[in-house]
Amino acid sequence: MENIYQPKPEDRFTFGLWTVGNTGKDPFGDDFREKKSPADLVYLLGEVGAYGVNFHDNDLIPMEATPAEAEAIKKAFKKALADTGLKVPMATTNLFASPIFRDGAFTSNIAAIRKFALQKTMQAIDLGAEMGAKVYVFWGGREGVEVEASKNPITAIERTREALNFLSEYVKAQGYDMVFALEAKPNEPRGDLYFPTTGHMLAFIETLDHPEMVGVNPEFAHESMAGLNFVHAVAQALDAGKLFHIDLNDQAFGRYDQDFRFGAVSLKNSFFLVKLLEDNGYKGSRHFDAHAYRTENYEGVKDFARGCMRSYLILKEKVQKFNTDAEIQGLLKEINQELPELKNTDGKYTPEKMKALKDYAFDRKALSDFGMKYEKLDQLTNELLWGIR
Ligand code: GLT
Ligand code: MN
Ligand code: MN
Repeated sequence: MENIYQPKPEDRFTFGLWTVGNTGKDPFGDDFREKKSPADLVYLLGEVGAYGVNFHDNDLIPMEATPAEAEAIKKAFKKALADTGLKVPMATTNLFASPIFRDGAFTSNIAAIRKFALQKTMQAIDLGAEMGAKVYVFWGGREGVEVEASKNPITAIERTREALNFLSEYVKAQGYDMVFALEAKPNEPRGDLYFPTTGHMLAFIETLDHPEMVGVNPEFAHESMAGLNFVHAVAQALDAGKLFHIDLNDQAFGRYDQDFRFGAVSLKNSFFLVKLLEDNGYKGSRHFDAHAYRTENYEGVKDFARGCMRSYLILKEKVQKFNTDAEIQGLLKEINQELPELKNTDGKYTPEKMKALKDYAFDRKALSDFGMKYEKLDQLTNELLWGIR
C-alpha cells in the first residue's frame, strides 16, 4: 500500500540550510551540534526526503571566503544537488548577522551601509539565480529600533521602498525569472521591527513600483509572537494573490521566536493552516523555517525534519476526513443558511437591490431564536484530530 505519509516531490517540502544546519547556539549557550558543510546538509535533506533546500548567501558562502573557496563550495553544493535531485526554490540575503548591520541594512542611518546592503543583495540574487531560485525572500532581520528617537519611521518605510524598487529593476534587467516575498516579524532581534505583520507587508506592497512581482512569506511563529491568528494572515495573503512562499514552524503565544518543529505546539491551528493551503490549491513551497531542539544530535535533526513533513501530511489526511465527514459537513450546511427571497440582492449594488433590501421585513425573532451548534462542531473537529473519528 502507498505510504501517504511519505514526502513526495509534489508536496514541495523545503528546508533552509540554516534550519537543519542550526547548531543549537542560543543567547545562553554555545553550539551544541558540530557545523556541517552546505553539501553535507543537502545529503541529509536528501536522506529524509525533502524536495528542496533554500539558503542565505552566507549560509552557502561565508562573507570572508576567497573567490577560490567560494568556487569550491559551489561546486560541492551543486554536486550534492545533482546527486540527491534536490532543488533550490528560494534564496535570501543575510542582512542581519554581520556587525555592519547592527542598526539595519536598507533602513540604516548610514548611507554607506544602505548601499552595501544593496550591493550584497544584488550579489546574493545572482547566487540564488545561479542555483535556480525563483523566489527571493526579504526578512528585515534588523530593520527596526530600540531607540525611537534614532529614526523617523516614515523614512524607514521610504528607504525600504527605494531598496525594493531598485532591486526589482535589477532582477528585470538581468532577465531573472524571480519574484520577491516579504517576511514580517513584530520584534526580535530588534526591540521593534518595521512591517511587523503580514498585513503591514500587504499594504506596503501596493506602494511599490512593481507590486506584481512582490508577495509575502508569512511565518507561523512570527504572527503568533504578535498574538495574531496566523491562518487569517495567510488567508488574506491568498485572497490578495500574494502568497508566494510560506515559513512553517510552531510557536507558543507570548514567547520568543521559538521556531519549533511544525505541529509541535498548535495542533488545531496547524490543522486549519494545512486546510487553508490545501483547500485553496496553494502551489508554492512548504518551507519549514524551524530547527531541532538544542538537546538533539544529527539523528534528532533528522527526526525533526521528518517530523515536520510527516505532521503536514497527517494533517493533510485529516483535512480530507474533515471535508468528507458527514456529521461535520451536515452541521456546516445547516448553519450556512440561504435567504431565497433576497437572492436577487446579492452582488454589486443597484438601485433596485438597494430598494428591495431597504423594504424587506426581517424576522428578527426567528433570526435570534436558534443556537449555532459550534460547541458540537468544535468537539467533532477535536475528536477527528485526536483520531477517534
Ligand atoms: C532567520 C529568521 C527567519 C527568516 C530567515 C530568512 S532567517 O532564521 O528567523 O524567520 O525566514 O532570512
Ligand atoms: Mn522565517
Ligand atoms: Mn522565526
